[in-house]
Order: sequence, then structure tokens, then C-alpha cells
Amino acid sequence: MNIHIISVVPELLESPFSHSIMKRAAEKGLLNVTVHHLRKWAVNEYGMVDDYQFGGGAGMVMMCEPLVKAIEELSTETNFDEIIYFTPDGNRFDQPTANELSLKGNLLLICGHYKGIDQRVRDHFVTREISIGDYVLSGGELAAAVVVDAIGRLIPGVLNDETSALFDSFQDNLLAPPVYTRPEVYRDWKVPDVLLSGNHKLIEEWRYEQALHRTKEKRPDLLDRE
Ligand code: 6GU
Repeated sequence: MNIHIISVVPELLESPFSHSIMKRAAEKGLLNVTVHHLRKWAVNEYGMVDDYQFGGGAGMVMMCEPLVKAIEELSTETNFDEIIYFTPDGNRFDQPTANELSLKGNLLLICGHYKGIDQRVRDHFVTREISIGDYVLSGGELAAAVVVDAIGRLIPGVLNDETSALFDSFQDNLLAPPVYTRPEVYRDWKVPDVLLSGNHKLIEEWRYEQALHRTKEKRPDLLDRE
């Protein structure tokens, strides 16, 4: 999968994809992330990409021209399946959306700043708008990093069988069960006997019950989803 990201603070996106699972995905050639600095398409020599909003009010708005030039130039080389804009008023990002996006080949992500981007770019180019939750971030970069991570780990071959995403929280509308590692006893806190029993059927049943219990306690809303 190829992901291109347009940002006015590309430095924010340098580290998130350079470590751990995302790094491995890149090394295997399964995920290519390219970050583009919007200033490259600025309207003047001062690097201007934003301006005051019509109608008055505090905060700058990212202008049409730099964004449209960036989108059109990048689109000459890549046929994007989706052009995604990150905004608090977008659709709430969730696991089904991550699953769906992980099947795409080429994505273009646009990170907004300040008051957001000129509505005309949203109307004429953006195919999907995403929010990562009901709170306001100072820009779309951290949201983009969250979404790329969630998508990237689902690309076939990125995770091995051991860490398979099939067993993640949310994949079956259940939270994941508790996990333990060595030692069997730490202080006087013991690992549940069943996990040491070697009985795989019992262990599976226990894990399912724990997942169900946890979900009822913490996120009963998940159990009402189809
Ligand atoms: Cl995608 N962007 C911004 N700026 N704030 C957010 C968000 C996105 N999702 C939740 N809050």
C-alpha cells in the first residue's frame, strides 16, 4: 500500500512510521509512507498557505490553491483510491473503517491545521473525512499517524501468525482478554491456573469468558453492535 500525506508540519510524521511494526512493514515493502510539505505548493515566496477567513473570526484557514496544486500534482503519479481529510467533524474512526481502508492500494491523506481547510477542497476533492474521537487536536498529523498505524498492521504479511490481528480487541466486537507472562508468581500475585493447565480448549473458553466479562464491564455498547 502507498500512503501519501500532505502536512504543514511534516516533522510530526517523521518518527511514527520508523519503528517497530510500521518499520517492518516498510522494510518488507508492504507499506510505503511519503510525507509532503504543503509549503512546496505555497502561493508566494514567504511560504504562505493560509489566510484569514471570510466573514471574520479568529483563526486562519488553509487556502485552496496550495492544496489543490498538491493534490493534482500527486494525482498525476498515483491513482488514489481515497483522498482523506482529518477533521474533528469527520466520521468517527473505528476498526471496521480500518479494515476497509487496509484493503486499498493508494491513499492520500490531508492534515489540516488552524481553523481547517477551505470548504471547496473538501467539496471537490475529499472522498472521506475522518475524526479519531470527540476532542480537538491542534492538527491532523497525530490523527493521520493513528490511522496509518491501525491500517498498516492489517495489511497481509505485516503481522505474523503470533500477533495476528484476528485476535485484536474490537475485531469481534469484544475487548481482548487479560494476558500474563513469566514469572508464574510475582510478589504473591499468581497467574490464573487455567493458563498453566496446557488444556487449550479450557484456555480458549476462559479467554472468551474474560473478554465477554471485560466488554460487559467496560464497553457494553460494543455488544449491541452487529
Ligand atoms: Cl482528525 N483532527 C483534529 N484536528 N482534531 C481531532 C481529530 C482530527 N480527531 C479528533 N480530534
